[in-house]
Amino acid sequence: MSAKGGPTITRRTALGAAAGAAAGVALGAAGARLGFGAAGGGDLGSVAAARGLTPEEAEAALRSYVPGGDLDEYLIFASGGHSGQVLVIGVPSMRLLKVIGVFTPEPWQGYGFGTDQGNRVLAEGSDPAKSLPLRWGDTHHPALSETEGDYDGRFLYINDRANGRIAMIDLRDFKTKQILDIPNLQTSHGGCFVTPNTEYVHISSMTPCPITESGYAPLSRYKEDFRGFSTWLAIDPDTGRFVLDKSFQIELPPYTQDLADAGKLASYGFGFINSYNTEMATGGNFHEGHGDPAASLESTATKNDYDLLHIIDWKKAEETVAAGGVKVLHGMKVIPLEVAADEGVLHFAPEPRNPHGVDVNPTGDYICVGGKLDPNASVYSIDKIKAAIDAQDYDGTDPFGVPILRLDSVLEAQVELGAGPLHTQFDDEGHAYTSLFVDSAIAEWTLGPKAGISEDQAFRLVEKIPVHYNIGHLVTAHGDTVAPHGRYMVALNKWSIDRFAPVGTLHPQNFQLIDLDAEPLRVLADMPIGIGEPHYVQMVALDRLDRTLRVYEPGTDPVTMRRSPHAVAAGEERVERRGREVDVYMTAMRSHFTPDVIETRQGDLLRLHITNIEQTPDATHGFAIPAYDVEASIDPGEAVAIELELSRPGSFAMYCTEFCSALHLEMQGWLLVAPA
Ligand code: CUK
Ligand code: CUA
Repeated sequence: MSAKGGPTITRRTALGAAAGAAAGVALGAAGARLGFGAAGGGDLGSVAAARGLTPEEAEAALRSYVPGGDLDEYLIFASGGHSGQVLVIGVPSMRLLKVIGVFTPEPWQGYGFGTDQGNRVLAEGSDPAKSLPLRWGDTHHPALSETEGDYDGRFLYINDRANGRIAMIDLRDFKTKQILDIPNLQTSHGGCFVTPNTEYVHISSMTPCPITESGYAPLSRYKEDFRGFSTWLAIDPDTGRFVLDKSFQIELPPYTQDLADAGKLASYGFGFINSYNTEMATGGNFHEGHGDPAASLESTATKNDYDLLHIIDWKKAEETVAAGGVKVLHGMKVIPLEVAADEGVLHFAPEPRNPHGVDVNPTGDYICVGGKLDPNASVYSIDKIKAAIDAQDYDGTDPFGVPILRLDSVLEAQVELGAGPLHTQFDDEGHAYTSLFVDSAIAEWTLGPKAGISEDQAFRLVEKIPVHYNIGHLVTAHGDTVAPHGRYMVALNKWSIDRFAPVGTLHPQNFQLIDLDAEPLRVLADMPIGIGEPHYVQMVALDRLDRTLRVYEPGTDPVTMRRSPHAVAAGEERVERRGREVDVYMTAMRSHFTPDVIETRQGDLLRLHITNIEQTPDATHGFAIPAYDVEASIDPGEAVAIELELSRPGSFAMYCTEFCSALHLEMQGWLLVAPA
């Protein structure tokens, strides 16, 4: 493969190219060419030899090394799996830069430990029927906001697999601003994407749930009472927040709706969701006489040869909503299943049974479905889909009356890739890359003429690269957009087995960085992930994140990004008492809180309004009152509010938790709660 232009040609790229197009080149010679003589920092060849590295390994290290003080070219935003958080990782250095608190309280960021800001976001996003606030989530599929089909660096959305929830992270400060617990969704999985202009963020249910009043229905009524939902959440273009009253859902049959992707360019206006368990299997409680022991959910859900690719015309759905073709279910506008079928909002196409990823190529012409149990990628053509819809070229309907397009009419190609094809990503040359879970490999293959590949080269396997071990997702730079960069690919491997120093019986996952400019493709680096199990990630050029703040405007509430009503300026510090209510207006500045002694009585209601009045980047102060489980992180310019019912008397130390200065340890104080 030829070298591809990334967003910027960096010093490292030039170094990588010079260090050896031929991997076998002796590094001693390369070192000499680069001007690293013995006097200038040692001979590279002898360093490699002393460390026992082959020339290929040493070259791989040079290709991914980012010197301290230099910046990575790309960031990847990785779901943190059961940690409930989002991981931010630099590429190509594969260094972890941040763990963003999302669905799980995070003490370093003061997220969910006493400040109004974090508590509010977590509580508003928690189903009140569950214990409040929920303490974990299972982050799965991040989706960066887009303008004209490319990442615009503004917002990041991510769903919670465990619950039907979605979060919005503002990329000005990399903080979670909103969590929405979506009506009619009990769970979600891979159905999270943005439309090309962030008109909507889509999230679908995974396991269908009862739409009965009580939320209960016996499994014998699965077909009648259980439903899935495709949710289209309208986005406020300025704040990135979800706007529920402009959002809608489409009712779906009780299949398991799984991965999904947005149409783009040629397929703009469509969304695609694949499914499994169109058999509507529910398993059985064999020990109590329900069901047939031979009919477990696993075996029944894999019985049919085909499941159903859901093809959603969201422009038609908008028209249907505007024309009043909706019912309201738990506060959400819902297009009923019959209406979706009648109005042409929803069509199905057969897909080989129990597929996995569905991914739309950069031109929007090809919809690629990973076979999982089938060794093929099945490629559907949007032109053929549109023609089949217009011609009503149906192969009957499903049991709910939704028309099924004839497979032969909409399928463009099937490409045999290997065992366990899951997810597909794309580069800028018409190539697709599909993860092979069972083979522990990535298949590189060509798309067709609409992606610029000649007829005689179309839909062919090009090469396979082994990865370790059992890859799930993979990502290329801007790989979900209309303009992928190529350059780098990261494999998200589920197993690591023997690749790292043993750390007990629970092993980390392994991210592997792959050089897409190398021929054949090669792995440059491993990165163990020891915090939950990431599913999907997206990779964006660092230069797209040009709105990122270094400090806040003085007195900013990070949830609203406006001046906080709690903001306190230097010189305005004070204590106000009205009966049992005590308001303390406090500032934090190296290396003191003003005031630093708070005198109260048991039974008082204490409200702390604290502003970090620094404007120096990185001059964050923490604020902890361990006796009351309070921990705030107050970044430069940030204002927070903390409200405490002082039920426990005592003289309690409070302190700054972030090492901020030589007198950091002196940045402490007292909360005195006199017994009633
Ligand atoms: S899914 Cu395919 S490996 Cu939960 Cu995106 Cu993870
Ligand atoms: Cu402020 Cu430590």
